[in-house]
Parts: sequence; structure tokens; C-alpha cells
Amino acid sequence: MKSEEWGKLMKTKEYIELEDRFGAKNYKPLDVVLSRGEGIWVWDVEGNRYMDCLSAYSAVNQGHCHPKIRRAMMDQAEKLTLTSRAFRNDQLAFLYEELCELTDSHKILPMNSGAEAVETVIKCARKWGYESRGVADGRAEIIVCENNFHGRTLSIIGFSTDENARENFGPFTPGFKTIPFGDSEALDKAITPNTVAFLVEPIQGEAGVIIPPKGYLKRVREICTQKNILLILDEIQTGLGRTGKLLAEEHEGIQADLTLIGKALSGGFYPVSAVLSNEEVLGLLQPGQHGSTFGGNPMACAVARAALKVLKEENMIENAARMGDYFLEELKKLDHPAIREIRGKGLMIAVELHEGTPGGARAICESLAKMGILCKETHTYTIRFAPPLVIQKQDIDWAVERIAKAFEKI
Ligand code: IF1
Repeated sequence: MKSEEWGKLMKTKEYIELEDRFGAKNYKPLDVVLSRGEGIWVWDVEGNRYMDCLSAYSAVNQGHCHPKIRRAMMDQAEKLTLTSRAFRNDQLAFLYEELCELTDSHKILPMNSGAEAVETVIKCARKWGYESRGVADGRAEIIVCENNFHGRTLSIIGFSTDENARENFGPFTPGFKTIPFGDSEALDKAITPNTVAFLVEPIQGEAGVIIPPKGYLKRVREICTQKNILLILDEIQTGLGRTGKLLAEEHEGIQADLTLIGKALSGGFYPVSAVLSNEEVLGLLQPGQHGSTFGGNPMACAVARAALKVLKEENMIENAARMGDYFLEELKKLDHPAIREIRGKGLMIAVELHEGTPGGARAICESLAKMGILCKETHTYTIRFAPPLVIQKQDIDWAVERIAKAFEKI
């Protein structure tokens, strides 16, 4: 029998057994086997419906399988999917123009995964340090924050402070210094003549939706300007509407020198990321000094153009701001002794439990899955709620009712 025919007959348990037999165990997923998604909803192979409150870590901000992005992908798939950058294609220039217009950027470097965009910006910041700031060769330093998450490549985990992400993967890339998140004076003190950049998430996602003190990013911007170091904001998770603004930097009215986006740049249809910049930094790259087989391919560009278009045309960013405030307000009414803090910005929300809560956040996530809500714990005691930006008030009421029930059970 062909595998797809088996698929019709197999049940959750059989999928899990097959996956576990052949797959590396680098994840511990919830035991739901999803087969269909539409908007904020996904369905498993048994036909059960769930509200997706993770949005693939903010990669499906536009909602699952958005019809207009799907249309763009299918149309492009009938024309041209990949040329390499040895030749030009008829989608890339338009993505550049539309992305620059949308984000007030001057130069774009397209990549595929978020981590690739981070690696790219590290290379460019160092190059800028040597060629424009006169930093001695090999001495460039980049400052990062404790509890950062910027991806899983060797250089990136080298400056992670999460032991689980680093253990037994060394030796690591030198040239990084770590400071506490949210402390602008720590940044000021850490800068040396060899410092070329400060790389930071406007809100730390994986760390558990850690929102810095008001004014932090504004002060960081001032310090970077005064000391002529590049401010690099990793908006791969916070960007493209997640926090109720197109970019989270807008909450503090600042502009980074380089901004990283990814995930929802494709609405979840395709790996697309990009480094957004002023002229000064990306203008230093000469042909042959950086690249990628799939970076800037016509399929990625067509999908990203459609993903950005629907984000704007369907007012998803304003909806995220309004629905985020409502979701947070409703969650804050949960008066349960296990809850230590409820925090969020737009639809990037976290509920933190007190240490020692029986079963931790995972137990709540498992109980919510049984009630039709999919969300993910982070660092044992924090639950993140990040539904697609198209969520409506009645959906939030439906979710909050079940979240309250899940807490009643502990
Ligand atoms: C996993 C975390 C989230 C990111 C920021 C860069 C990247 C990410 C701020 C790299 C990616 C993903 C990676 C994914 C789970 C998810 C995640 F839990 F790992 F940390 F979202 F919080 N900057 N985050 O959040 O982008 O290379 O993955 O495209 O590794 O399990 P990527």
C-alpha cells in the first residue's frame, strides 16, 4: 500500500512510533500529529481541532495556509523556483523595493533561515569594523545579552548562555562578550575600541518573553550612536507584527543600523530571512564575499511579497495590537496562586508559573492540548501564547475559558 494510503488509515500512535523509530530526538513535541491548518486552527490526523497558540514560533503570523500567499506560491511554482544568484530573476528587485519601502531600509541581503541572517550580519558587522572603523584584524568584538536566542549554528550557540544549547559542541567562535539584558549602562561599560556591534532581541522570546524596561532600547540607540557601534536588532521573532507594530523597535521610536527578519516573512510557506540595513554596512560587500544557493530565489521572493502584502492589506498588525491588549487583559483576570507573572506586548504573551509548580508549564500545555489549544512551554515554568495575528475577540474568549479551566486542574 502506498504511504499516503497508509496515512489515511494510520492513527496518532502509529505516526509517533514511525517518527520515533527513524528520527533524531532533538525535540520533545506534544503528541499531536497535525495534518491540516487554516487561519488560527489546525487539525490532527484524528480530526481533532486545535487553536494554534504558537504560530510555529511566529512564522505563521498571517494564519495557516493563507490563501493569497498559497496562490502566489502556486503561481510562481509554475514559472520559476530557483536560478541561483549567478543570474537575476524577476521577483528579487520587487521584494527589495517593497521591503525597503515598508521598513525604511536602504539595502537588503536575502537569506533563508533566521540563523543564516544572524551569521550574515555578524560577518558584515566585523567587516565594517575592520574596513570602516580601523579595528585591528581579527580583534572585532560583538556584545550580546545573557539568555539570548539567535539560532542554532556553532557561532551562535557559542555566545548562548543556555548550557543545553552549548554542551559538548565546542570549540566556539571567539569575539563575543555577554552582558545582562535590559541594562543599558552595562552596555556602555562593556564597549571597547574593538567593539563593532551590539546584537539584541527587542524582547527576548525563548528566554520567556522578557520585556526590557521602558526606555532601554532608546538609551541603547543613543549609546551605539555616541560610540559609533552598530545596533543590530534581531526581529526574527518580534518583527512583522508580532508585538503590535511592524517592528518592535517602533515601540521605542528608534531605528536599528541593521535589522534581522525571518519566520513570518514567508507566512510559514518557505524559509525566507533577510538582513535590512542602511547603505553604509551592506554596501561594503563585494561580489563573491557572501552568498547562498537559495538566498533571494524567485519562489522565496514571490512568497515573501505576498506575505508582506496580506500583513498590511488585512490590517494584521493593528489587529495584533488590539487583540494582544485584550488577550493580556483577560489573562490577567486569572487569579491563580501558581501564576507568578503574566506579561506581553501585542500577541507575544507569556504566563510564568512559580518555581516548583507541580508538572511545570508542560503540564498546563498538555492539559490545554486536551482542550483544543496548542502552546509551548519554555524553560520549565513559562507558557508562551502567540496565536496568529488574525485572531478575533471571540477566539480569545474561547481560549481564555479553557486556560482558566486548565489552571483550575492544578
Ligand atoms: C528551534 C526557540 C523561538 C529566533 C530569534 C533567530 C532565530 C530564532 C529571535 C533563528 C528561531 C526558533 C528556532 C526553533 C524554535 C524557535 C524558538 F525556541 F528556539 F528559541 F522562537 F523562541 N532569532 N527561533 O527566535 O531562526 O534559524 O530557526 O529560522 O530551534 O527549535 P531559524
